[in-house]
Amino acid sequence: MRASLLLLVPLGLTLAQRPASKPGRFLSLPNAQKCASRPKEFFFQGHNYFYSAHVPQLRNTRVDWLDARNYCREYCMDLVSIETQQENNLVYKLIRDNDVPYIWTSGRLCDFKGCEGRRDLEPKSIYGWFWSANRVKMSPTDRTPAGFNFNPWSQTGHKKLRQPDNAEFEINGTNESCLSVLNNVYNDGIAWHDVACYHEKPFICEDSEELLNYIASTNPGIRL
Ligand SMILES: [Ca+2]
Repeated sequence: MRASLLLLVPLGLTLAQRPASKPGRFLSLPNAQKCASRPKEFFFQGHNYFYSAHVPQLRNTRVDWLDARNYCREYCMDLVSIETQQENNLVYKLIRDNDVPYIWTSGRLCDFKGCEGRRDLEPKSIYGWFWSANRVKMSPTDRTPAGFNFNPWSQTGHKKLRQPDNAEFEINGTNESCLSVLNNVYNDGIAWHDVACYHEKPFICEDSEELLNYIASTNPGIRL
């Protein structure tokens, strides 16, 4: 026990010093029991959703983007993907009604291994964004997305530029590769921002058909 604790100490220090690139982390598999009893705060077009701070055991949980995905995934969910204005309205309403400062979504910039050499994703700041929960590509960031009547990306941010602006890169070399909905942080109302993925935030989970189907097929008779 003592030996393993000693081994963990330097690893912990390494993680603390390099928040943006914790090594050796993976996506979590769902837990059948958790999937069957997952929190269901609201329902929209066949999917359940919940806000992390409304679940007693997650009330004070603020985590980086990958950990947030994994909390959701244990429940057969993933971070919320916002493909339509109706769905965006539900997310904004939850944020407004509960005075939520910000949340993680599953929005991600395709700037990792496997995204190289894809001319259809260039320039990345406009064409390189997708919903990681279902791998659906987002509309170009510089125009009104399909299914919306306005552009949900904020018109301002740290550099007073429209989002995404990758502003943190100039500060400490960290890319802003994850999509957070911020509540008036830049006096801009509730709006989408690209944010560095290591920041710790509460999150909204949405049912993952892929994970629900996986648990249903491997647990005959389970009620989800
Ligand atoms: Ca930004």
